[in-house]
Amino acid sequence: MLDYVDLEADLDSEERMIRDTAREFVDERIKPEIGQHFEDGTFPDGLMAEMGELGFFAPNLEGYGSPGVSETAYGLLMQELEAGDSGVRSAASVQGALVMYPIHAFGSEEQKDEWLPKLGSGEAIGCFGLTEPEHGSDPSSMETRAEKDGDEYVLSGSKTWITNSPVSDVAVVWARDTSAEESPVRGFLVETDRDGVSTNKIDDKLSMRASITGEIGLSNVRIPEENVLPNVSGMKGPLSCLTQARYGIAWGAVGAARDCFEEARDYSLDREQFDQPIGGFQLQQGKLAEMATQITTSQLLAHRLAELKERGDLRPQHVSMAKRNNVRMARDQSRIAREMLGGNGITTDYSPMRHMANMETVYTYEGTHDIHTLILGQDLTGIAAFE
Ligand code: TGC
Ligand code: FAD
Repeated sequence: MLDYVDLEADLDSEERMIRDTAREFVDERIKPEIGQHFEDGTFPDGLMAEMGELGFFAPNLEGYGSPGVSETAYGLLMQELEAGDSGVRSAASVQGALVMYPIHAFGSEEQKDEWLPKLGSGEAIGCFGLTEPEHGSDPSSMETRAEKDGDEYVLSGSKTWITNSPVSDVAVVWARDTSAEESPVRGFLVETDRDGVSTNKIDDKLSMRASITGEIGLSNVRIPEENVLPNVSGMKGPLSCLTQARYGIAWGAVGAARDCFEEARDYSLDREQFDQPIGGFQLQQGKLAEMATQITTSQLLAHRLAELKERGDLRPQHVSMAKRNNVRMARDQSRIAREMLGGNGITTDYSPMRHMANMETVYTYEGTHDIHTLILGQDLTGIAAFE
């Protein structure tokens, strides 16, 4: 497996163990059937419970059943899962970084006790509702409202492009609380079996096909006041969750690119044209050299992010740089790998075109490439160019 500058040497035994467990799971459980799931537009049955059992959901959190592993271990886990498929990493990212994290960081003791153990084990599935039909890159313009009525809130609005909403037990919904001055954004835990909740599936995707995506319709949904996340108010609530998930994506994209590289290298040694392996031709070697270099530099950035996160020095803008760079790298390199596989490269028998299609989503969600460019632009100049 490509590790050109021997990053393995710096891993501790727990980090190696978590990486190896995830790698074995991907080899045995994901790789044999993911091409078919991608073709069928399905997510493997029972996979959330299996991943929960293996401890793949937010193991970097501490307490309530989570072991608090290192940020490197968590990153390696995301890297291995995305080497299988971005949809599998997405399922773990959403459950861990976008549902368990906000409950852990901003929830009441009762909310933590109720939800964290069963989300961690995969007994319950969660989703994160921020994006709306008319508000994607600019979520602070959201229209979803929560109106106080006695000791309840009444939610109305709609969210779209929500990973796992059709199979979720609970949604973390971000909405404007109209009962408070200036209607701040608050987080609400909405059980999906409540009256007025609908979670239609989005079926016509050409990317991330082995991942379930849907809407969340909220039509005067009543929830008790205890379901509000008490310890955060304002856009920093959802945006802090995005920083956690983007961190995982920066690692995950490297896994997808690495899998494309391995597939292309193997193919180039096996496939013969003009009486020799195509890997013997300089043009193909040039492509492999460039892929290996790009993957290695992205790996280094991911490892550096882990060090900064571990010691509390990671800024959201660092994460934006890594998400932006590493996903663009995976998007570009998956295409080169696809090219090296010739006609076979356009089938689901090989992974590069599936990864390449998935990367169109990963390039777009959790802040588009353009939005991360603007976040960096703002950090470098002090001038926000969003509007
Ligand atoms: P802004 O005024 O800049 O900030 C508001 C407050 O939030 C703080 N903050 C952050 N905190 C933590 N992490 C971050 N990344 C943060 N960014 C900002 C900020 O310091 C401020 O705090 P305070 O205390 O002063 O109130 O907020 P804005 O509304 O103007 O945001 C601007 C912008 C464009 C950067 C933001 O809206 C943005 O990132 N847009 C992109 C939207 C996005 O990424 N959506 C993702 C939806 S979820 C998803 O895609 C899941 S896919 C999951 C999967 O399947 O894997
Ligand atoms: P828009 O914001 O409409 O952007 C369209 C284009 O305009 C993009 O190229 C963008 O870069 C560009 N643009 C926008 N603003 C600017 C600007 N100021 N300057 C320059 N260019 C700009 N969301 C959730 O809340 N939860 C989820 O679980 C979730 N899962 C997803 C799963 C999938 C498969 C997909 C595809 C999306 C998911 N999303 C989720 C939504 C995702 O976060 C949004 O699609 C993303 O934030 C972009 O929003 P948009 O699609 O509305 O595009």
